Amino acid sequence: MILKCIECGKEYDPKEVRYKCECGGLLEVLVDLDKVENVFDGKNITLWKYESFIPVEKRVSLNEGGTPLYRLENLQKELKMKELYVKNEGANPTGSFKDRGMTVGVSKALELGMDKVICASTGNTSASLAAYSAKAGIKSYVLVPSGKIALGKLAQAIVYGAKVVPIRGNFDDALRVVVEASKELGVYMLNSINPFRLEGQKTIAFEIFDQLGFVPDKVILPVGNAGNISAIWKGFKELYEVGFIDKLPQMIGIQAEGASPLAKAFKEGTFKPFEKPETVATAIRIGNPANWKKALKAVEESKGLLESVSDKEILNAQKLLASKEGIFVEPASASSLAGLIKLRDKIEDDESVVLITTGHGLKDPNIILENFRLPEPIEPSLEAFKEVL
Ligand code: AN7
Repeated sequence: MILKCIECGKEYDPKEVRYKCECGGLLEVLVDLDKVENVFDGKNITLWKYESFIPVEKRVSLNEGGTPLYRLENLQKELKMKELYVKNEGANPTGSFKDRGMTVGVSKALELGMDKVICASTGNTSASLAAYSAKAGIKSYVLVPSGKIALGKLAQAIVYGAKVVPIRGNFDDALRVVVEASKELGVYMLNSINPFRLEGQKTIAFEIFDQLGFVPDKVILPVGNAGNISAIWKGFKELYEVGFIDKLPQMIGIQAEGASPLAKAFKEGTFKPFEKPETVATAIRIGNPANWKKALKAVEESKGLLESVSDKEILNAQKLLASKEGIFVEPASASSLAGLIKLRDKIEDDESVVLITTGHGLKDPNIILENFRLPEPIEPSLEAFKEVL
């Protein structure tokens, strides 16, 4: 195993605490693919089933992964599609896909002898880091944009015992501070610039293949800081390189319109951060995605695409997924379905599509309640009940 810069190719010892190359480029973990095991039999699916692909020795685990892959029987009919699935990452221990990254990232922290960890977060990363560092018995610090984090996520970070620090600014501002803090204060940074996080998240690709028994034509997912799209693509590429699969999916990333620098870069050819990202999907309210280069590469290599959807389309998709399929996801996660609906013309009827829903709906109950008025209470009698039917 080695750490390698995706820009200049310089290699680093993974025993060194390092997040980026001297040239400023993002790092990638190259795992020893000659040692991986073919365990893809569709059975007993959990993240650590794929341990031969995961480059850490220690294991801080809350039994992450093994999330359900649902066939969307009702929506696929409505959308006139043959095969539509959801991989529901809200079913992870803290309710988001971030747990996949943190089981590996916090394990790595222990291997490096670090006893303090830190992240900037729009919410889910902080909840997950707080839980895994509690399990590991180490201290966690989380910086979140003040007033712009969903209630459930904030409650999680607090109860798991993180030092929660709200900042006057957005996620991008928080990440800047965290990067500096990790250098100066000797705390281990677990944002997705840390390449070990992505080593955990790549298992989403492994599970999709393991559960379906084939590789879907398209994978559609929300994009914020752009770690997950890069990680999932890496997972599929590893399976391909070792010959366990013989085709690759197209990666389709969806951003919220008000925070869509990558969708814009895809259309216009140049990447420029959004100074003031804004969207109802607070999880992906990110203007300067740290992994933008990896993400553009994933989309280009997979012949995929990036698209943006409006807040209205996101909230409609959230309602649709819950009311038609019984799957309640947070707004950011619903952008994958919103994206599919927007891109439906570009997808053949008989293509297989997997939507990734990244976080649980209960994380952000306010968004539902704000847009719904409960009726006045009635007298506790059958008569009164009949009147309101
Ligand atoms: C539900 O928690 O960035 O593109 O700080 O919580 O890998 O960043 C959350 C991101 C999608 C975007 N869906 O993933 C954080 C944070 C949900 C999320 C994303 C996030 P990336």
